Amino acid sequence: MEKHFKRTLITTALPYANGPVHIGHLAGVYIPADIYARYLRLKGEAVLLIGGSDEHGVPITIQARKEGVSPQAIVDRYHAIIKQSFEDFGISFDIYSRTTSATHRRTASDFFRTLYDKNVFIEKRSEQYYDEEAQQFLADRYISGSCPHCGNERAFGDQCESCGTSLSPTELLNPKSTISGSIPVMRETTHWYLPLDQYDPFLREWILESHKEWKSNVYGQCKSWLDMGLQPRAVSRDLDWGIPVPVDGAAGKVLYVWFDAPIGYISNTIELRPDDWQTWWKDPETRIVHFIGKDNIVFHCIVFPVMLKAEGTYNLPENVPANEFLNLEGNKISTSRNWAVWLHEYLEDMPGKQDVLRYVLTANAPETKDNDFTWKDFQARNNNELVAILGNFVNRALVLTSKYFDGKVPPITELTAYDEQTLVSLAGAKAELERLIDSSHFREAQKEAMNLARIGNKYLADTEPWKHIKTDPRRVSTILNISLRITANLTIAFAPFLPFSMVKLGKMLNLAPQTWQNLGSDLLVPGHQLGEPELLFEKIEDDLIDAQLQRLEEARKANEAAAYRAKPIRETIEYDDFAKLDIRTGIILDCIKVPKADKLLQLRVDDGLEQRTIVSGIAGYYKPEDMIGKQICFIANLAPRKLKGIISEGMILCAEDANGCLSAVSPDKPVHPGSEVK
Ligand code: B3M
Ligand code: ZN
Repeated sequence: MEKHFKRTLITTALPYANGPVHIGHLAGVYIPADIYARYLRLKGEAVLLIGGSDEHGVPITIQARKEGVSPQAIVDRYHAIIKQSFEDFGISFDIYSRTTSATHRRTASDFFRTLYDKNVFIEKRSEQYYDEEAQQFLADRYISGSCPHCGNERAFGDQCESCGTSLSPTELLNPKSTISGSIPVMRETTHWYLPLDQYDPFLREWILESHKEWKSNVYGQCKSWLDMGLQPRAVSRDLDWGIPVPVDGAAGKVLYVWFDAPIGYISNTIELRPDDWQTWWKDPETRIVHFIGKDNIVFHCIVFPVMLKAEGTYNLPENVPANEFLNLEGNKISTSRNWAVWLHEYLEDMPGKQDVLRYVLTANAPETKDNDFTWKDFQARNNNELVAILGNFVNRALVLTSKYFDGKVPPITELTAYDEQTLVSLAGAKAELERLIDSSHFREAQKEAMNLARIGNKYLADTEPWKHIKTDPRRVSTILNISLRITANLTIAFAPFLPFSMVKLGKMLNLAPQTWQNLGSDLLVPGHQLGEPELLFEKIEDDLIDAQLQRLEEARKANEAAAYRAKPIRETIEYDDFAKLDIRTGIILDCIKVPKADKLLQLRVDDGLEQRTIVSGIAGYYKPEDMIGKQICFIANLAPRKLKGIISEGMILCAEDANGCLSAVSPDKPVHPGSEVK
């Protein structure tokens, strides 16, 4: 049964204010949210689009430490940059605030206190790593050591970036504090835990039964979290940056950033609408929709809803249309590696081209799977779609009208079957667009809008008014009337997607702002005087694209150089140490992907004596079928280790470049399997 809502509260993930925002942020969260908000506003619905910066958490303290400034200085800097970028790209926030605001501090603190007073939390003592030199408890990120799964010596206490495994700090071998370099000791501490496990029946009913319509990536991730079994989660931390835990005896403890950040949505609504904010959060006729990236699903579908449920007076989100990730030129976007297209830099290089980026990012939106942004595709979509279809069509419609009819909308005289068919297509666009946008298919929706321009463009090319103007001006009058009718409708269909260009097109048409309800209708009366035609989009030449590719190439080189510098040659060893390693060649007989492990391949290797199984973290770089028959080198006397339940008997040798890309080392001519490498 379709529910009806009086108003919609749209929230967007709060980006961490420890760096500027890039195209991945826009594509995954802010553009889809903005499209949705603009669409609902055009329909005349009550909408709030809520955003803000996430200014707490360990990464910000790490950044501050690196630069030798205060965390506040870091967030002040990036909050301003981020806010400006969103404004520049037309993300139509009703408010963009921040989690260091006084309102937020009070709201989050009160929220914690309410749950505390209701005895929701479990208070638990535990042992945690403590840095005696720096005299502080160490957040997981502040501990580094060797990964117990792949041996990477630079794994962190929360995750090994080499094999992708989530870790807890106590799993690390040879742990070290990244603050002082000293070896941390265990010390007892107290924290408050949100008992997620107690909410399992509620979550199952609410998500698995009542929200089967959620996007399959979101539903699937929730189901797998629930099936794995939920554990209580600590909602406080020993840290000196954050919102103090509002409980006696909790000095030196702050709210966990993931506890306070989602409450930021509430705080920012309060800041914007101090008098009626509760209507937006508590009235059952309000629909709450969270736009986020896939790494935030558990927090928005499980943790935050449990917080809201435990508090008891709030609505739960109606939908959480999370997106997957956007890659850049085949590699993961990375702030630390400067592998990104930064929004503020884009605008310096491509002034006025906000809509081009919006268009391309929506066309490639990672709605169902990770997707790739490439500059060549950016250029092609601009030149072949925005310029050649949309721009070309509206320009011809306007210029021809100005030429033949003094810029006045000519009347329809008589309709051919083709004319009628074209008008039917125009009339059908509204329902289709609604179906797609309402179900969060923004990418398809934009395609549908472009399809309307395509129909118009084809209509003009087929009817060739320039050929008939002398002989049959009455026919040309009809053709241009229909073309202008389509053009006027494009200003509505594209308004959520290309807001800057559609305002411009509206001016060229001398058209008053429209509502969504008018989409499909005849918006221009005959005789209506049009404005001045201008070009809507311009061709992007190769040099502009080459400059962008060049910049990325430089980033790649800089990364490589930095990565090699960061890995100085290890301490000298004796020959005997080396001789302990039994390195052999082998031939891969068979290779399959390890189920449920993105990075792992399972290999069957002929080692000269028999066959052995080796599990290797190279799935991201080799297809299983490409490995079969390959010669490799491996460590033959490494103690067997269990990886994802499979005993791995050895380790394949690989060269790793600065981007973490792996190449298996192989003898340069065929050798008998089992040959020693020395
Ligand atoms: N700042 C994480 C992120 O940017 C986080 C989102 C908070 S939403 C409440 O991935
Ligand atoms: Zn690892």
